[in-house]
Amino acid sequence: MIIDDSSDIPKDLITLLQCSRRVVVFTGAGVSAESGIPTFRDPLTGLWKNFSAEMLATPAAFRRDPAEVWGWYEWRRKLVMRAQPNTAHLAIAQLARLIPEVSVITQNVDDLHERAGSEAVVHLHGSFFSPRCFACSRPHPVLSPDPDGDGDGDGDVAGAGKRIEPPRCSRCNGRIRPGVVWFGERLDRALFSQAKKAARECDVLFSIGASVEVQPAAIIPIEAERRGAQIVQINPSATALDIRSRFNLRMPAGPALEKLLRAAWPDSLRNLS
Ligand code: BV8
Ligand code: ZN
Repeated sequence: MIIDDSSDIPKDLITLLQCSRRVVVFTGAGVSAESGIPTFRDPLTGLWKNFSAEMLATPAAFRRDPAEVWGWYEWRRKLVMRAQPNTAHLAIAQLARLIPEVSVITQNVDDLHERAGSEAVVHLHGSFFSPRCFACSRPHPVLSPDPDGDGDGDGDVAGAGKRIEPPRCSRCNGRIRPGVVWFGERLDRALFSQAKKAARECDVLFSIGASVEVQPAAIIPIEAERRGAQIVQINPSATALDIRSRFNLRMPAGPALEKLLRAAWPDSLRNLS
């Protein structure tokens, strides 16, 4: 069933949510779009305008030009540090106060779910905030205290971007790489198993802002549906998950989740802004 901003939330969806005990919230880049974070579908800008994300998010790209790739990740990390969690992130955190068991499983590498209050978020594709040595995997301390703490006064969030030489490992002098899973790299086995287990045991799985095109993460909603969970998809565009979704909210994540919470738990919206 397709639901859009002009339709009411159907009674059976309200009942499904109110009676759910175990819910998985599976998110993709679309859940951060309303925070101003470009999705993987959005074309790259500035220095990287002739690349696709898939071309830069690889070990080969980092080997070919470490400063170009590190500069892209630093630009993206600063964008996230300047951004705020949006209504969707806040509503997802609120769900955990309304439903006995909620697991957030994200493909995103930002920390906006955590900053909105979600706990124990499973990051299938890693994080901007856990860089490590490309040679020996030693974790590297991250953070400048603020987005511009690296003192380069880099106010560039327009996306012109620049090459930045990655720092070096204090143990082996190898280059530091972003703590993300690149294309061609294996996902963390334990995290992926944890995500599959949660999907197999849930009553309801929300797929929010995910194009469900990147493997093997895209099997998570499939695993849930195969084991009998009801799928609720929130995405302004159609995806391959449409046919397996009992409810398709063809809307941006923020307005959709606000509408859902208002319908199922009317007084739960106080702290969504
Ligand atoms: C691997 C971190 C092998 C980096 C990312 C079959 C099986 C296994 C692998 C493959 C396979 N087929 C192909 C592969 C290879 C590849 C792959 O899937 N390629 C794709 C392009 C076909 N997979 C891999 O390489 C994986 N590794 O398989 O290794 C292996 C095995 C054993 C041993 C060694 C090796 C690794 C994949 C992980 C890659 N890293 N991220 C970084 O962030 O820089 S993936 C990256 O792209 C994101 O994390 C995200 O997961 C993905 C993009 O997907 P989305 O999140 O959905 O974002 P997208 O932009 O696509 O869509 C946004 C959606 O939001 C849209 O639908 C839009 O409509 C919607 N939207 C927009 N606005 C809103 C909204 N929704 C709601 N509200 C809004 N306001
Ligand atoms: Zn090292």
